[in-house]
Amino acid sequence: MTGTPGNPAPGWRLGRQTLDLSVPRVMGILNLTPDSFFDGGRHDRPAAAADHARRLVAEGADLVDIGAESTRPGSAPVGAAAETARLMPVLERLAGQLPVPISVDTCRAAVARRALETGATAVNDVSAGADPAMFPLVARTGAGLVLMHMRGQPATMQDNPTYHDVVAEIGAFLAARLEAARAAGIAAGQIVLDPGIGFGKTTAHNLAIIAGAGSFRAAGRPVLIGASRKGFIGQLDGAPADGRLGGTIAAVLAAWHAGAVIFRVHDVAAVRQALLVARAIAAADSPRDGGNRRLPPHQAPAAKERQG
Ligand code: HH2
Repeated sequence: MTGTPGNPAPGWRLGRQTLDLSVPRVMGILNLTPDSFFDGGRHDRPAAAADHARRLVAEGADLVDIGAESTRPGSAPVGAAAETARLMPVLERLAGQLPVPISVDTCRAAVARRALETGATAVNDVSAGADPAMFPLVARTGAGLVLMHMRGQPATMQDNPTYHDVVAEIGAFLAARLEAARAAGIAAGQIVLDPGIGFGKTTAHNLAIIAGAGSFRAAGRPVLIGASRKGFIGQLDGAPADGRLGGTIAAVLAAWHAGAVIFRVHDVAAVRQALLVARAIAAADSPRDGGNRRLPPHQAPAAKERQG
């Protein structure tokens, strides 16, 4: 069974490691910010933040994404010094301690450099390389790189975003940034592409992006989707951020069916379980085997446990 319908399932190179993408992967979110839209202020002490990273791993995170500056709509940048000061004490606690890779969610090459020196092995850049020093840094270090689409800047990006064809335009942007990254010496295998749910998009745009998630696979590179608890879920049913887990799971499963393979989420345990069950159903969905297909070995214990 491949992890994703229709996905050629390449790996993702993160320094010396390669993350196998033949199965869907969960990226746990850790925000070290006072103002993130969901977990702002919850992990602003380094020891508590490091504990939360370990909790995300215990829940089944395949990697942990650590950010120190909110990019929610309307947020203001905090500056490299503040970002670095928030990140370093947490990275120092986790370096060499976590059994999964760490990515740093930053647009600043200076911040990314310190994080990569302190144990992170990937850069999650929501500006897709706007800092001219970012691509050379990633090329030099061999780090993983997420290239994300954003229309405008967080402070103003939700002021009436318009597209002629949102999926085609974002696809063209990501393909162009992928080419620019490769021209700067970054190997294709280091790159993952993200259409940027909520970054200069209306609810209708976000829904079209999720439905068309597989179409962002420029040059066959994998697609990451970050829909966790975002505003479009609240737009659909009025729920505040802490009441959007059901919508998050629906978005993850729809995006997985459409061809995305990495999911950036706050709720690792619930999303991991949803993907596990969806994969088991997909594996059983064969008219010829009468429902008798055996689960792959790594799924069997969990499936057995839940029957009892
Ligand atoms: N979304 C957020 C931040 N970083 N990175 C990627 N690659 N994709 C995303 O969709 C994405 C991201 C915003 O969510 P969150 O970190 O929960 O909130 P905040 O920006 O308020 O800290």
